[in-house]
Amino acid sequence: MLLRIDHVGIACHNLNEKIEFYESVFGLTVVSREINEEQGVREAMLHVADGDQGASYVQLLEPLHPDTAVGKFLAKRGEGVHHVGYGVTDITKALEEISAKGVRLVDERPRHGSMGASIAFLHPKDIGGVLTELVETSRR
Ligand code: MC0
Repeated sequence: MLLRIDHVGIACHNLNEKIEFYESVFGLTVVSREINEEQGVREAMLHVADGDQGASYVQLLEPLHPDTAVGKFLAKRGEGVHHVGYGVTDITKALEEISAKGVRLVDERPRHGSMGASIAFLHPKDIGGVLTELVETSRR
């Protein structure tokens, strides 16, 4: 069901500073920057690698307001890994299959994600404390 790790989402207080850090330390390149009002984030995708099943990225996330998913996470836990996003072929089918196994879905239906992807989150409390995201994308 899971094709690859699409991205690792990292919560930070200052997006520009964190981009500079990842560029200078790891030599990564920003391929996309977006504001996603629905998700309450300002975010950047930095390309890491290409694989048979598609590319993988680091996603840096800065909250638009304190009262957002990432804002609350930062207040509670500080900066660090916020979620893991896995690539899937058919997100609607994957959600059905995962839900049937008793895992709580944060999103019953896919929503708009970075770089035109369809995304849906699974509840961290049912996945060993890891906020997990499914990503269906046509990008390679
Ligand atoms: C919260 N919890 C987490 C967590 N966020 N655990 C692991 N990883 C995380 N990222 C835990 C809290 O510590 C708490 O545990 C419990 O879940 C409830 O959290 P809460 O802070 O009280 O907040 P809720 O219940 O209102 O919301 C939690 C929930 C929410 C996961 C449902 O954050 C959510 O809907 N997330 C999905 C959307 C999202 O994260 N969007 C931002 C990225 P305790 O033990 O204290 O009860 S958007 C994105 O990434 C897009 C742009 C993309 O990829 O394209």
